[in-house]
Amino acid sequence: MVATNSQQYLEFDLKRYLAAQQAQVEAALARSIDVVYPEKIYEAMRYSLMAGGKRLRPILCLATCQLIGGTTAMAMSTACALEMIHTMSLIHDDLPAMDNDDFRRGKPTNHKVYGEDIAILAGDGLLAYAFEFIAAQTQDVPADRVLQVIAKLGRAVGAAGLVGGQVVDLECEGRSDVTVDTLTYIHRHKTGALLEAAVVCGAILAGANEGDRQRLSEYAQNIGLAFQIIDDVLDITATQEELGKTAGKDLQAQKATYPSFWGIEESKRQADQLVNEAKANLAAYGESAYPLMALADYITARKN
Ligand code: GRG
Repeated sequence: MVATNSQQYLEFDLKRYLAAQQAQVEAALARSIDVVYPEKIYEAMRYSLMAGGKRLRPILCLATCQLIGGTTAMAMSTACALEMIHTMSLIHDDLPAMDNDDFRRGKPTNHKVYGEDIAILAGDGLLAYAFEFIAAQTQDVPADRVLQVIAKLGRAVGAAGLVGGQVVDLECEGRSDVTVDTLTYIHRHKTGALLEAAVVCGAILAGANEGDRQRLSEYAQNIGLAFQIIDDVLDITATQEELGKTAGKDLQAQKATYPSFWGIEESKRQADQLVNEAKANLAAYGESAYPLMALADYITARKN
């Protein structure tokens, strides 16, 4: 590992990097699901999976795998699976029984197009297929690493991760006594768990040692929380067109958010601090970490 001047990564062309990585991920996702009988469910799964989005989780997984010395090919199946899981969580989150949203990624939500029954099943189909896809499609990676990835992702998705975060979020709805600690629990699980899994799975696939995994996990936890703080800020400051989903929903639902505790400026400052801590976790990796450093900055600079 080689330490470099801490500001040199600013010359890294993130825009070009993101465009190239996004193109590879889009192509792999497009190939991942065929439409066969019963066509309706495959179409519903593809509708949300191919609706755009930043593809941040797959890109983090690929970038981390490369940082540790692995290849894109080793991590692409897991990268696609991460996007399948993320997409299914969005489909279920948008359902009338949850957040009841009409727009996602600039398009009508899955249940608005296919109905609630098919939207639930499209989410279930994507979740199951994600794990099948990793097990059946990962190549040139020792089987014990693939097993570790499946275990890590299973934990990130279930009651110890996304599902647990969503349950506490639902329990807090309409309550005025929500604390910052509870809000942080929600977001570390709802949002942070899958971002952390994306980073750590990339490291596992490349054969990272325990020290690397720990450092990268801390990097991911910091950007995960920063990501959600900025999400809360954007809900107030961005338009529906910029977000691709209904803006101002948190205020409307009187939800506890970071800006509701700290105000917008202090929320941004806290997010910046977390991003700086995340980048400090990468200091020892030298130039190989430029993509992950630049991605950390992108978390706070993004407009959607
Ligand atoms: C996972 C089994 C299982 C069920 C789902 C509904 C639910 C349980 C969890 C909610 C998870 C959720 C929707 C968290 C919010 C995460 C978040 C900040 C989404 C926005 O992510 P972006 O900005 O979106 O990366 P794009 O569209 O760019 O991919």
